Amino acid sequence: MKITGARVIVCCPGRNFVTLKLETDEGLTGLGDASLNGRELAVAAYLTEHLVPLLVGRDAHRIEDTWQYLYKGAYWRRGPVTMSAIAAVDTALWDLKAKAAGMPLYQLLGGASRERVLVYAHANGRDIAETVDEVHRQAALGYRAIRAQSGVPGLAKVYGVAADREHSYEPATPGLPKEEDWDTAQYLRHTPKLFEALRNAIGWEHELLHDVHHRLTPIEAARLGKDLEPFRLFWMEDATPAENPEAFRLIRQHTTTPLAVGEVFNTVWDCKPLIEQQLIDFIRTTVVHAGGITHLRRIADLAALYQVRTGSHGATDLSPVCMGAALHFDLWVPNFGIQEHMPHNEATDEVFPHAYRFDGGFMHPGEAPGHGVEIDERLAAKYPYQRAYLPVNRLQRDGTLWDW
Ligand code: EZ4
Ligand code: CO
Repeated sequence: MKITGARVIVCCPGRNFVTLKLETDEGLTGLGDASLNGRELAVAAYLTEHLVPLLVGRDAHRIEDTWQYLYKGAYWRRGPVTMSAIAAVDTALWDLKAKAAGMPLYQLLGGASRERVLVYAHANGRDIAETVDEVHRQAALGYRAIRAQSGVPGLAKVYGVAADREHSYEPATPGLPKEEDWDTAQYLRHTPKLFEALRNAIGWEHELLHDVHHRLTPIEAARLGKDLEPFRLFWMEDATPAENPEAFRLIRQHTTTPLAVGEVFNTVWDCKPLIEQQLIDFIRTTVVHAGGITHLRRIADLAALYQVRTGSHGATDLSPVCMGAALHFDLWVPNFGIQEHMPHNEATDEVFPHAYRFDGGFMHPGEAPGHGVEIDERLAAKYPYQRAYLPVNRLQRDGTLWDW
């Protein structure tokens, strides 16, 4: 099966998605997600200018060789742009191979290790009462695991909280980056109260999660982890920036709250010290930003040696193509933990028809050959790219640029 064409499709049905479509001499097509929030066109150009010319004429079945060719052949290894582009090619090739075999992708990976994939929902409120309501609402939809975020008194806007209750949280906005403000002391006083209120309201049957989104120093994260211990979180995510993996040792020494990290990682090398030194419990890399299915398997296999489980990133800035591929991966991966699930808007679901489904707090990738996600290119063309940026964050006290 030879690759005869490769095209990059950029569309914005509410937010920007970059999709790679491979065509073959057998008439099969394969899709890969290449969306990198706020830097979409860098990946699109990497694909169009540098990878597409290498793909046409290649044997579509040689997934591993193509991965190695693109990774080692670039000379400039790693990085989110390179790895998202390689991920798109890899995902599209797995899609093609599974379609050629007439099997859902999870069968090629080794078959299902479980019946269904546990997912967690987002619950966001401007204050504790709203977040409690929202957790009840997500539980009523069937979710067994729920991530809870709340506004902090005194702060105008914090990560994860939508401006009003009608809209779900969408960080990237058109125009120049929005500026948010931050105060660690106020956040550290508020967050344990949120989880105390949640446990009082919802009891202990549901898993509760929280995303710190990189805002704390290691010792502050250690304090929060300790304060949250009575509420038995499933995990505390991105407690501190992870460029320095040693930071997690300090957190680890102080708390038994499980730690999750990895949505901004792009190779196994980012994960290696955290996994091997057992500084984390969940690794959150996903298909699009960590080199595709081929590389995600390497990360998961390393993690399995240390009882670290997967918890793939699944925010709405990852396209349904990534979600579909991730669900096949999740159904197979032996050391599965949980999968993030933020439903896409209606327009996105129309542009990307898919076989995956949600039922009672779990998802399933479906039985369609390949990863089960397609693109309606005519509809996609009605939603042209719109430049958008993620916000930046400044300390409220003096305007110092902080981690977002
Ligand atoms: O802010 O995907 O766990 N989910 C997250 C996301 C990220 C966005 C960034 O593009 O942290 O909401
Ligand atoms: Co996160």
